[in-house]
Amino acid sequence: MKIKTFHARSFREALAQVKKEMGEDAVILSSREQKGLPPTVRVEAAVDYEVEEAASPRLPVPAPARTGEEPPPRPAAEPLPESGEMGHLRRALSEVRAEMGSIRECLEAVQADAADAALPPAKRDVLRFLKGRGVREEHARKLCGRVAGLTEVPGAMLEGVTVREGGRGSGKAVMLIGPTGVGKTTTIAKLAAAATQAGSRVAVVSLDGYRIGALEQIRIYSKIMGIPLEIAPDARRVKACVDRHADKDVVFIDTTGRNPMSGAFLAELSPVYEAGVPVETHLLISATCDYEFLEGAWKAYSRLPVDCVGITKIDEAVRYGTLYNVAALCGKPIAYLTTGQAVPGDITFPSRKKLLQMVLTENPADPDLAACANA
Ligand SMILES: Nc1nc2c(ncn2[C@@H]2O[C@H](COP(=O)(O)OP(=O)(O)OP(=O)(O)O)[C@@H](O)[C@H]2O)c(=O)[nH]1
Ligand SMILES: [Mg+2]
Repeated sequence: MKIKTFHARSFREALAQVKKEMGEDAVILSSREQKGLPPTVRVEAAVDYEVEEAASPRLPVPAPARTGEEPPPRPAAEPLPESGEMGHLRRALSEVRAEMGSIRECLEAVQADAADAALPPAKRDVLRFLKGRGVREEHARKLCGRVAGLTEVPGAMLEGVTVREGGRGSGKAVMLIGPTGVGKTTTIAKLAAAATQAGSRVAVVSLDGYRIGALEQIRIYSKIMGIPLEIAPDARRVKACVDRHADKDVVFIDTTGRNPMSGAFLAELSPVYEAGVPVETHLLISATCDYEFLEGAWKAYSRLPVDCVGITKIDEAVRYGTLYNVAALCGKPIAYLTTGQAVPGDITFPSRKKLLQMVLTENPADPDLAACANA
C-alpha cells in the first residue's frame, strides 16, 4: 500500500492531485482543514497495489474430492471462528465503512467548496477565516453576507454580541441553571466571592439536594467565604429563603443539573417564577459543548426566562468560535466566562471587544486569559 499526503488550497484541488498521482483507485484516509491565512487543506490518500494478489487466495476454493478418510465437512450453520474467513470479512467491512465515511466527508467538503467557489474571493476568505475559528457554518455565512472582506468582520461580529456589564443586573436574586456538570456550583462560589469583594452583602440558596455531595460542595464554599447558606427543599420554598435575606444585596440560587433534553428542569424550576421571586436567570453553557448540544440546550432552556448566558470551561476550549455561536444563537448578553477550576479567581467579565478579540485570535492558547478580566 502506498500512502501519500497532499496539501492544497481546497478539497477540490487536493482530490484532483490525488486522482492525478494515485489514480482512480485511491482512497481518502483522512482530510482536514488547516488554519492559516489563507487556510489550506490536508488530505491523506492511499492506493493498494496488492489488492489483486491479496484478493485471489480469498476466492472460494473448490472442495477436493472426498476420499472417505477425512472428517466430514463442517455443517454450513456452524459459526466460523473470528480469526478465519468471518474475521477477515468483518475487518474488510469495517475498513470499507471507514473509507465510505471518509469519502462522504470529502464529498460534503467538495459540495461546500463548490458553493464557496461561487463567492467572490474576498468573501471566500471570510468564510474560511470564520470557520477556521470555530464559528458555526450558518453564522459564518450570515456574517459573510454582511461584509465585503476580512477587514469588516470584527465590526459585523460586534453588532451580534452583547455583554452584561459586571456579570449581573440589579435584581435581588440570581439563579444559575444549566446542564449537568457545566459548572453552576463552582460559578456561584466565584460570583459570590466577587460580589462580597465588591462590598455587597450576599447569601446563597441551594435547590440542589438531588446529587450526592452537591450540598456538601456548596456548604464548604459558603463556609470558607463566610456567606449564609439556605437549603430550599423545593422550588416553591425558594421565595421564603430569599425573603429571609431582606438585608442582603444579592442572593445566588444554585440549581440541580439536568439533562436539558429531558425537560425535568422545567417542572422543577417553574415554581420559582410562579412564586414571584425577583430572580434574574443565568444559563451556563460550556465552551466545549458541540453545536448540536448547544442548539438542543437552548431550545429547552429558552422556555424559561433566561436573562443572560455565562460560558464556562473556556480554558478547555480548542477554539473560541463558541463564544460567537452562543451570542448569535441565543441573542442574549454574555455575562461572564469561567476560565478554570480555581475559586474565586477563574472568572472574567470581558467587554464585547475582548470577547471578539478572543474569537478572532488565531491560537486560543496564546492570550493570557487572566488578562481578559474586565478588559
Ligand atoms: N476546566 C474547568 N473546569 C471547571 C470550570 N468550572 C467548573 N469546573 C469543574 O467542572 C466540574 C463540575 O463543576 P460543578 O460546579 O460541580 O458543576 P455543576 O453544574 O454545579 O454540576 P451539577 O450540580 O452536578 O449539575 C468540577 O470539577 C469543577 O471544578 C471551568 O471554568 N473550567
Ligand atoms: Mg452543582
